[in-house]
Amino acid sequence: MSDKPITVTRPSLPDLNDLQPLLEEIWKSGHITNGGPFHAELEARLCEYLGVKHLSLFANGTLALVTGMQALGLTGEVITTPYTFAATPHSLIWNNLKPVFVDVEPDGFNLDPAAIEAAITSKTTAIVPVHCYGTPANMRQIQDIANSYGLQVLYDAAQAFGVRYEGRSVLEWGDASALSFHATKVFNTFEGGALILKDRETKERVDQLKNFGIVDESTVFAAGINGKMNELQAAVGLLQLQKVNHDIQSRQRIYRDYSTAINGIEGLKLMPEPVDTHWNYSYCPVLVEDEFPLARDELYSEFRKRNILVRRYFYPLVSEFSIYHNPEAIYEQAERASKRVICLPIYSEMDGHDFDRVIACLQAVLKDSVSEKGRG
Ligand code: T4K
Repeated sequence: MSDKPITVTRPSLPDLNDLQPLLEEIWKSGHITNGGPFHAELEARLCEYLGVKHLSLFANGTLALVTGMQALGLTGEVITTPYTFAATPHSLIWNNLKPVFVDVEPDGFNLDPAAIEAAITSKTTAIVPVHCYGTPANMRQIQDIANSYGLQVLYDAAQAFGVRYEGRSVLEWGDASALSFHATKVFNTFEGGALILKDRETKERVDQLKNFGIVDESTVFAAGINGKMNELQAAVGLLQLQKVNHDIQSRQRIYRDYSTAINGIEGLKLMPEPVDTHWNYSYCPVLVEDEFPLARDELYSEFRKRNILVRRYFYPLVSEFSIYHNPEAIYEQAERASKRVICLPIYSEMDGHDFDRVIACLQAVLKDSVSEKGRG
């Protein structure tokens, strides 16, 4: 295993020469957190870029989710997906809410509206769908259900930076959406996140909640958390925003190259690009079907042997974690996806050499299986 590792992603970084003057400004002003000028500027620039009106920055996406749930005043049971990252249900637990997991759609990775409706009880107050891999959830049907039953909808849009559906930002849907700007995301501020809100009053409340619930020197209105983004993160974000379109275009090129290389291989299916969507190519999920000579985990090991650090997002399902596990619950489609998906490396600066190594691994595995069959 002499080749250098190829990780599933690699963060896009701002140019150090561009960062230097911004750092000097921060050092000069001494305003390093608690809503400084770069924080204000990044909120404004992101509203423009994303096409939304009210956005509040956070230190990370998880704190945005936790605070979003608090701001919407959720209680009781909340319906969400088992096919997600741990942060989604954990945020519910931090708010003393009960996650009720329901299955995903048969041909996708997002919540199944029929399963949502079947799980509603008198205690349900909200739905927390995830735009998994940045693919828009079934927002129209989810909103219809929410309207019929008087539920709120908070989207976990951690993976959906810049995604537009039918010409509109997915962040316009529901009562609020939470973004992540973690190092592994399409747009990163090293760590970071944001809440997108419907109106100015809710944004102001959220701005207070992420600062301990402080209203003024002598008034604290709720048990808010410390969720603030600092000036360093905001300065990085301003520079990252200048190249995010370029990064997404690079990812698109790589995704389409994967599509050409993989879709001719029997038993492998790259997730199709979502329809009517301006997508962000944040992940590269491939389904390993029965027709492929190796099971998903065998293929995973073959990649790892060659120092290609593919990932199984999302295996195990969060509903399998001991803190959430209900032995009677079955999530047929989510379990199927969890056992079959492998996420291939994709990042804006991925070069042809690394791409070729990924494809060469697949070809080697196929060749070995043919010669084994021949011997058998
Ligand atoms: N909701 C959803 C649906 C999410 O996907 C996430 C985050 C959240 C909520 C919460 O948002 P945040 O609070 O994180 O803002 C990663 C990320 O840590 C996590 O942000 C992300 N989802 C999740 C899907 O993936 P890991 O455990 O896979 O990260 P890690 O450290 O193994 O990184 C993956 C690869 O990336 C590494 O093999 C190498 C590369 N890498 C990573 C980092 C951190 C780098 O090259 N440089 C780096 O600095 O969770």
